[in-house]
Parts: sequence; structure tokens; C-alpha cells
Amino acid sequence: MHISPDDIRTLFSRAMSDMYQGEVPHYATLLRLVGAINDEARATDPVLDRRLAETGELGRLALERHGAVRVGTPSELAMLRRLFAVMGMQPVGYYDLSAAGVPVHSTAFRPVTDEALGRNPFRVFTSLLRLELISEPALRAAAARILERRSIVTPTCLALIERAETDGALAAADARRFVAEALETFRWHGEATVDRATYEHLRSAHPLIADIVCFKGPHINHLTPRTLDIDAAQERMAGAGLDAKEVIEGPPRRRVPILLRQTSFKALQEPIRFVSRDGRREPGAHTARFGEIEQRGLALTGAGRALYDRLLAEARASGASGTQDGRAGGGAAGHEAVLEACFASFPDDEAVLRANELGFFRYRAAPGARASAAAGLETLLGDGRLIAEPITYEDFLPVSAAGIFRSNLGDRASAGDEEGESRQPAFEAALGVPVIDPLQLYEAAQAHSLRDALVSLQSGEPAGSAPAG
Ligand code: OOG
Ligand code: NI
Repeated sequence: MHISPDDIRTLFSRAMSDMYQGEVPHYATLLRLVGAINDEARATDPVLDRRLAETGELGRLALERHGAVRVGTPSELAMLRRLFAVMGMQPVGYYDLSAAGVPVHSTAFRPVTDEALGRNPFRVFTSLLRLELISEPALRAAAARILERRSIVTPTCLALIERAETDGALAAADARRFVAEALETFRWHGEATVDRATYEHLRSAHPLIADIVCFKGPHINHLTPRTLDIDAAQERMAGAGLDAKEVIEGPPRRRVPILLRQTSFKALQEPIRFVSRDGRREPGAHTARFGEIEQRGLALTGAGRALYDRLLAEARASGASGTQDGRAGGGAAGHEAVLEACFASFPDDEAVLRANELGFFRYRAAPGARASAAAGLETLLGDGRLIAEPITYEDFLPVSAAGIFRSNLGDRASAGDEEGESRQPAFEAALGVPVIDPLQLYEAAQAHSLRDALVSLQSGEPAGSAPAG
């Protein structure tokens, strides 16, 4: 019996969560905190609770999380593309973080259909080191040589990936073995593959380079559960013993949440061991792994996103410095006040956001409602026969991601990459396929839902049960 990629993804995301709770006990604390806050948010806001149930978001809420990993070479990135494909995860979006002084570019592997997202939206933000940004030629060559020597998937994992590729699916027993083997790729290894001097040298080029190059593989560096109230989470993190970053990344708090707001607890210092020339193990410490929380809101259209980017840039220019170094000029409250003032011109009402085409919406027919093909959209929405619900943003934000990276790398500021030219073609060549444009996915989801809703209004049947044709 074959098992669907969606089910393999759920097995995998559960296994990753269990593994990370064992590796980073603070993550277990974070999960408990988010679970409690989500229960409270649903209890105090029945409208929100009903909508979560009606849109199918409730089922995925407790499952929902993203992870992040970093690889060193194009072939490692291509290998992860094949591994994630077994679980129905495709590369969506391109994020260039070098403009923010972080020497990587990234994509997110995630499910792409409404159905698969509804089952389990687990995503992995995956970054590829840009070795060419190491300016010292000898160090660059050394890093490349170290990376050449490692292989990030086990032989059994590779065999199972190949089987899934040839057969188009995995049998249940193979799927379970695949999940167990895939975990090995992302497990933490306290043993560095290099000596202390090499580690320090790479670290001095950029802490991220040492994290990517000096270990056996791309250890998972955080997992992020989804909360319904990130302000409450931020407030209560310290009380739960978590060292929260100073400000929440992304848009300000709003009545209609948009895009993505994120906060994190700072990376832990973990013991590691270096190899030394005489074969002995030498103790050291490494700081890379952390925990993050996010609140997801409305997916914005191209126009909505352009407005978001402009207002965020204005906020940063006028002193909301959280995204610069994790610290706000006037403290967290000052940061939030500047953001809110700058975002005052961003509509904060669902109907206005929809009418101005700033966000994407999913349409459905009210139960039992009928309408002729001639009735206009606004009429149907106005009299309640047609219902529009915000489509959840499933992706990431480059400025926020840079802020998250930075707050976990000792807030190290470094010069941006000055090249004007896009590196997306090079990234896609490494990946072996083009990345999917997230806007096209949201547009298609909106268009399909509207078409189905209108069909069902005309037939009086839910779209799924209408006769094919
Ligand atoms: C990835 C940081 C980006 C997010 O949620 O924006 C990220 C990393 O630290 O590797 O996870
Ligand atoms: Ni993250």
C-alpha cells in the first residue's frame, strides 16, 4: 500500500518536532506556550474560532510549523530538492539575503495545492551559501574542499528517494524508513569536521559560513510553530525563561493580520568538539540553533506587497530599527509605534483590502444559496450569498528573515553585496529547476475558489458534488 506525499510530510514534520524538542528543550517550552496562547485566543475570540473551523485552518493549526536549514554547495541544494519532493514539497520563491549582508540566497520548500496545504503546510526555509562571497581565495578554496568531502544524505535515504522518483510513491514501510533516514540529514552533530583554527578562520569571515561548512550536515537550526497572537507570545516568552529578541519582525499589529509577524528566542551556546591534528577531540562552543514563533495573515497581491515594502522601508528610515540589529531606538514600544504610524495608510478592513485588490481572498457560496450567472460579485458579497475569506500567506519575508538571521549571529553587521545583478538564475541552476512564483499560486487559488463558488451558486450544489463537465 502506497502512502501519499502529504502523509509522509506529516510523519516527517512530527518526527522533526520530536527530535528538536529532544535537542533543544526550550523548543518544547515554546510549543507549550504557543499551545496555551492559541487556546486562549480561540476562547476569547469566538468569531476567529468559527472562521478557523469553517476555513479548515483549525485542523492544521497544531501541526503547523516551519523549519530552516542551510547547505554549502549546489549539489547539496539539488539533493534536498529531491528529498523534499518525496514529501510533496516544491521550491517556492527566491530570497536574496546578500543585500542584507548575509552571504546566502534561499527558497522555501512547501506544499503548493490548497488541499495539500490544508493537510499540513510544513515548510522548510532552505539557504545556499554563496561561497564566492568569501573574499580570501585560500579560505574560499578550503571551505569548498571541506564541503566536497561530506555527503548529507545516508545511502538508504538516497535509495528511497530514487525509489520514490521511479515509482512515483513509497509503500508505507518504505515511507517510515525514509522519514527515519531523512532525520539523519537534519540531526545535530556536536562533532565539528574541522580543527579549531579552521573553524575560527571561517567564523571570522562570517559566523554563518562556519555554521554551514564545519559540521557533518545541514542541522535544523530552528522550528517555528504558528500562533494566533504573537504579541501575547512575545510578552510571555521572558516569563517562560526564553531570551526573546527585542522586537517582532514584519508588519505591525493590525485588525486584519497581513503577511507574517515573527519573533524568536536567541540561539543557544552549545558544546562542540573539534578534531585536532593529532586525532584528539578538543572542546569548543557553537551558537546557531534557536526557536521562533510566527503569526500568519492575509497573502498580499503584487500591489499590496509593493505597498508593504514601501511602508516598511519608510518605517526603517524613520527609526524602527528592529529589522537592522534586533534593537529598537525607543525600545520595543518605540519600534511598534513607528511601524504603526507608517502603516496607518495601509487599509485595515477586509472589504477594502479586497476591493482595492491588495490581498488575495478565497470565495465560497453560503450554504444553500442560489444565484444566476448574471448577478454581480459585489451584489453577491453584499447580500451574503458569496463569502470571501482571507487567503493565508504561506511564504517568508526577506527583510524579516535577515533580521532573524542577524539576531542569531551575534547581531553581526556586515557590508551588503554590492552587485546589482540578480543571482536567481545561478540559484535555479544549482537547484536544477526554476522556483515557483508564490503570487501565481495565490492568484490561482483565488480564481479557482471564485469559479467553484459561482458554479455552486448556479447549481445549488457544493462545487465538489456538482456533476463533472
Ligand atoms: C533562516 C532564517 C529565515 C524565517 O522564518 O524568516 C527564517 C535561517 O536562519 O537559516 O527562518
Ligand atoms: Ni524561521
